[in-house]
Amino acid sequence: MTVLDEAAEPGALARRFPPAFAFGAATAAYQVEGSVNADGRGPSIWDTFSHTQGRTLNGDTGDVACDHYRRWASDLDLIAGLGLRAYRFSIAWPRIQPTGSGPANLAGLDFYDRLVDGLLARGVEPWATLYHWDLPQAVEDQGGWTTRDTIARFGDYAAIVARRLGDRLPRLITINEPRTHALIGHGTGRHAPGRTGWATALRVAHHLHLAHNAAARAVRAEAPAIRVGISHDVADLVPAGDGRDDAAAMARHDAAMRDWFVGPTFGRGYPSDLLAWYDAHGFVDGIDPAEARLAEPIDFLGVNYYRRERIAAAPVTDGWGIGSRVVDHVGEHAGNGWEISPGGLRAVLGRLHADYAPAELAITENGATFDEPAVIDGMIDDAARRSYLARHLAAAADAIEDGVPLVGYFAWSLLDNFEWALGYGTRFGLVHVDYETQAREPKASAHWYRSLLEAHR
Ligand code: IFM
Repeated sequence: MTVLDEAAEPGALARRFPPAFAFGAATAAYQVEGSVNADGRGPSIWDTFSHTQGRTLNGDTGDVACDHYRRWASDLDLIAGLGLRAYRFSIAWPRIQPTGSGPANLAGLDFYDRLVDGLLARGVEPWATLYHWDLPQAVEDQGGWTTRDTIARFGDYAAIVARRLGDRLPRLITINEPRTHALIGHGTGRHAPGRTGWATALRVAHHLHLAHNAAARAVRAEAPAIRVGISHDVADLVPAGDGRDDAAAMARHDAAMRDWFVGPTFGRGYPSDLLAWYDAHGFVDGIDPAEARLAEPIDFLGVNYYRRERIAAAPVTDGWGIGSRVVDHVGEHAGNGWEISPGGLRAVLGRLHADYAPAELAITENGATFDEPAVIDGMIDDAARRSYLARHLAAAADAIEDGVPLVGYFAWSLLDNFEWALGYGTRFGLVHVDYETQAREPKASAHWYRSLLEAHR
């Protein structure tokens, strides 16, 4: 078992955060909602993908997930009972526009209206994400993110949401992890929609960047007071070995995974060395790199941080276009093999602050999966997760003391849920979900988090 350090003492840790700090937890629509045919929702690429044989572990799908669509009110009571100040959720585009264009489906909007009002009534700040990978299947059938048409459609969808919820939403994240969606969903094909090829992935990345701009503009036109952000996932990288090849591979990997995505958000364009590399390998196809210098200003940068990665040189394959690979973890790691490095969070935040100077940053996801722990005296004793949270929150506090303008922290996830291709076998929740009965049971980590928030009041 992982040893807790002194940071697990909630009072001392709580005092290191500013009074208005948004302590929360996060989920995403397809991972928790279920009710995929309710109230006019259209199919998404994740419905199609998860129902395709061999795509997810055990053929798991989000058909039921955590049944959150029907249990939203009791889930909000749970959130309030845990003392969370903020809750990050995503809006399912196919509930709002079942085919990805045309008039709004009012029943879909009503659901999120109730959710936002229910959060506010409980004193919890709603942080909404417009897109957490559930593209309407009808849009995919017309080319999905590989075509430019989808950019304008996404802008229209953003406007519909902002028109209805904009008077009550303090913050809105346009897109969650464009990197994962572009490279895993459209490069290696391990996520929906399962497209492959690095040139395709880069075209999708480009369109996601432009779609973020379109959404930010549309939201501001409808609801100027909303603070608009985007969530990028950034790992802490180290070279696997001492050699120059690994160092070069790591630099390229860093540019490919971080700056290719974060750079355009700040109007910096694509990293020039990597652009030349991609060009030389024939991966720059159908994109105008000058457009990566067009950026709608953001109010805050969301950072999803989970792990350290050790990078080695590797041959370029069309599935993974950068000549690098992530080697096995060294030392402490989570149940899915991700190497645990709280210091990496401090480093990642510090570098983003130094390189891009966002006005505000928020950790919009951070968490870990472990083997299901023993139940001791009726308590799900996830000591390893509690330790993970405590040490990463301590690292977040270190970053604040370093001068990083950090305004929030969201544990991933509120609930055990559908972990994409890994199905239900992988549990990230602060709250255990019994998928047979849908019973929710806060784990020891959730109780610890509540005591931190109580100490912070
Ligand atoms: O479950 C995912 C989430 O949807 C996006 N960020 C990483 C999490 C854990 O893999």
